[in-house]
Amino acid sequence: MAEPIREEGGPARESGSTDAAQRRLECLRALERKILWLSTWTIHNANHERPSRDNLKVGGHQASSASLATLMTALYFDVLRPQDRVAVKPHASPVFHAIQYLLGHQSRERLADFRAFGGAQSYPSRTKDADDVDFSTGSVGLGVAMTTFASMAQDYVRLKGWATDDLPEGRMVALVGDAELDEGNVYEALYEGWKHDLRNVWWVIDYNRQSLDAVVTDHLFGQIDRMFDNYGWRVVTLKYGKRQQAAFARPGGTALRRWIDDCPNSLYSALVFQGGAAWRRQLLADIGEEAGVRELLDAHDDDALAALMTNLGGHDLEAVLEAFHGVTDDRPTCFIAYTIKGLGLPFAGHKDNHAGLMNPEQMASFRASHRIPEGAEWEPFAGLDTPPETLRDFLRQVPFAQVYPRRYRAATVPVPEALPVPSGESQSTQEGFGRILADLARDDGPLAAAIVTTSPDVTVSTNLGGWVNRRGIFDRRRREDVFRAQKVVSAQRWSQSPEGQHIELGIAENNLFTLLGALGLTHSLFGARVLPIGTLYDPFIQRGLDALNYACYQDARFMVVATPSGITLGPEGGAHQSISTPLIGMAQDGLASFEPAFVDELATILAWAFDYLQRAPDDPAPAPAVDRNWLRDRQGGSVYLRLSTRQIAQPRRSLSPAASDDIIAGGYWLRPPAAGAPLAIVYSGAIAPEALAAYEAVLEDVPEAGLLAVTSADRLNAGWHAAERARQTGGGSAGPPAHIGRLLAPLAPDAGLVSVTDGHPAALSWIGAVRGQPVQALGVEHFGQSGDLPDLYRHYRIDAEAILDACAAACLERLRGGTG
Ligand SMILES: Cc1ncc(C[n+]2csc(CCOP(=O)(O)OP(=O)(O)O)c2C)c(N)n1
Ligand SMILES: [Mg+2]
Repeated sequence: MAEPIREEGGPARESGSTDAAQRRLECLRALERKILWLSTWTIHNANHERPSRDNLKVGGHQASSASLATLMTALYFDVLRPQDRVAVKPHASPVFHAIQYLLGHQSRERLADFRAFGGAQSYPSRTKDADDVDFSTGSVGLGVAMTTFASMAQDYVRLKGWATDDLPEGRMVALVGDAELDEGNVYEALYEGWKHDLRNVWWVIDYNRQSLDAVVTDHLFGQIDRMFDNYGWRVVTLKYGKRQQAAFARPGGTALRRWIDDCPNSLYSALVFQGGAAWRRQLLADIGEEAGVRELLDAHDDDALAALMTNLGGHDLEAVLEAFHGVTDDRPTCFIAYTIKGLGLPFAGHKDNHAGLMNPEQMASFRASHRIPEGAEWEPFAGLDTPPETLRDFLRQVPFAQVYPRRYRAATVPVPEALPVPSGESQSTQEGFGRILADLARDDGPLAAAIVTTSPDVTVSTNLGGWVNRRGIFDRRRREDVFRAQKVVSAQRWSQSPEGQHIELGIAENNLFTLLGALGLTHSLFGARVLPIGTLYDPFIQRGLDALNYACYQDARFMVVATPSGITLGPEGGAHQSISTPLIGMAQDGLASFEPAFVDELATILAWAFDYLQRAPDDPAPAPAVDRNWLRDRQGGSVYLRLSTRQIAQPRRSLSPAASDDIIAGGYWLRPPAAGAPLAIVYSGAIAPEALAAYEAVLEDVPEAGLLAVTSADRLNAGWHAAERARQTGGGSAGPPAHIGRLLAPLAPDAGLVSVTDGHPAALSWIGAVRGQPVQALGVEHFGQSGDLPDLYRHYRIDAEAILDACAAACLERLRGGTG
């Protein structure tokens, strides 16, 4: 616990000297007590009072919750304002739900169903909880970083003048478990935030010096302190409670304080667990001979001594309120709040308490100490000294709860039916994407105004240069492009201003996806709609995958454009080649994935995507038994485009509405088969020329053959699953066939399929299961090498020759009537 106390910030708002302030404090203390009871009981009820049907432990984190009871009481019932947004440490979910319950925003039923189907969620969830969670948490570190990017998103929409009227600037607050600071993404966010002159962010660190497994390293606070200081944050350390501060002023107090500062975290935790007698023994042995110490200890019985020694800053309401109210400006601030994991519970301080649950006997004595009669467990004011009417009045006036719910709706941005297709006989999808955006950049319409792009240092190499040249870089301050001012010739014009529409990030894909998550929620958080597009190299999706998943889990709306991809990036080699991303695209919930081959397909998908991003869940009820909306076409979602730098010959055609629909549904016949055809080639993406060449060659032997273009394996697959599910639940005949079923219908029932893609073959091989057809699946299964495309395609067997070999095998197999 060693370190010099260092508190900054202005004077306390209320000194506690007035009657009103005292009454306020009394109410807050009562609520703090009630929060501890309710959160503990919620978990106990889920584990001990609800019948179990599966013998699984339900779980919950009583100790982690107790650790934050005081800090969250102070924040939610006093400090926060409706415009503030909070990411609550995942394991304090029961505390959050208890607070919302007392504010009338959470039902008793959902609390009783904590961790059960339809009940309050284990970890606060924007999409699954009913009580207005601002930011989901669960995967530690991500909620913390989210506050940084939400603040940047808030600046973006406010500086454009788009935020909901009457909504003042809010603080983005993270309640951070100290072990969350082990997660690298936190530092990536810290660094990026510093570059962007971050403001309006508070990180409140629940410094209980325990993680899941263990007690954290001593002197960590010093690192935390220095690091935040380095990034320009204010650091407010809340180490000692008021009772401790008073004791330090008495004879023997200086020695006591020094002892506390020098005490290793593990010993402090162990003594917390053991209680008053153990504290006394240890203190007498260590500093009992120093002047005044024995008298100081004698003035406390064991209980009072334990209370004194556990009176850390983060558990002292007055100290906490003073610290929070002491910060009145927008400088990012880190509060290091010393706490005790499980304070007030029998396993307080025990290093194994993370998932510890009170047993029924312990609960009985805890219940007695809170004076909760049997049957009154959920009563909001049972067992409190403050009269219920006083508390009801207090709760009615809580500033944070004056607006509810705090979710906004933003008007949708009109999207044209189609976007112009850039001309050119030979193009890559990446180039096409850049040109479509550069065209949009010349447009004065609302669509172009709503787009905001971002990229982790690959803006130019993913072809966003044309867009950025016209639309500029976003920055709170106006900065000219120095190279331009110096008349140095450059293709990039990068002036920065609040009007800019591109947010340039450093190379950290976690930050990209967290920012996309924040920008993708501005319609709900700030009442302003933006259409975020993030670009990166396809393989590096995996670097930020958890953050991508996190953004999707919150139902943020954004577009990810990933390019280049596959082994088709040739000489760049194995380290940059992506194999598994098509499967990520298929399996990631909330993300519709596409891999177009041609630029007209891309334009079609983009026009659809701008609209899809804006659709709202019109049916918040649980999914019906027969879910016909598996493609999420009603409620919308985010979009992932896997693109390529390979220039390929473009078809001369203009797409009919039906053809466009097929592209969005996931596939179409580039060359339709004859009825009863015995063979089809199925391809996706940039190896279209190889598929086409093989198709043309195969026609000599199999003139009925067809060539199926898959623009979205994800949507084809999801549509198939949905149709199957409808059949299963609808008595075998419900619902129309899936799009893939309709596409395959002209083929002979036992026709052979050859699938090929520059990615893992499993992305397409499932198509054989739709009608029980044999498949020869080509794709990439091993790390790539450098090379040109002929060499690479030959080596990995996705060239025309390999496709022909596979066609021959398919035909042979069919003749034999067997399977592979
Ligand atoms: C990314 C991730 N890894 C692992 C976990 C499992 N886990 C949950 S809580 C926790 C440690 C939490 O310690 P701390 O943040 O200090 O919170 P405390 O419970 O002490 O308040 C771990 C490792 C997780 N939720 N997310
Ligand atoms: Mg901890």
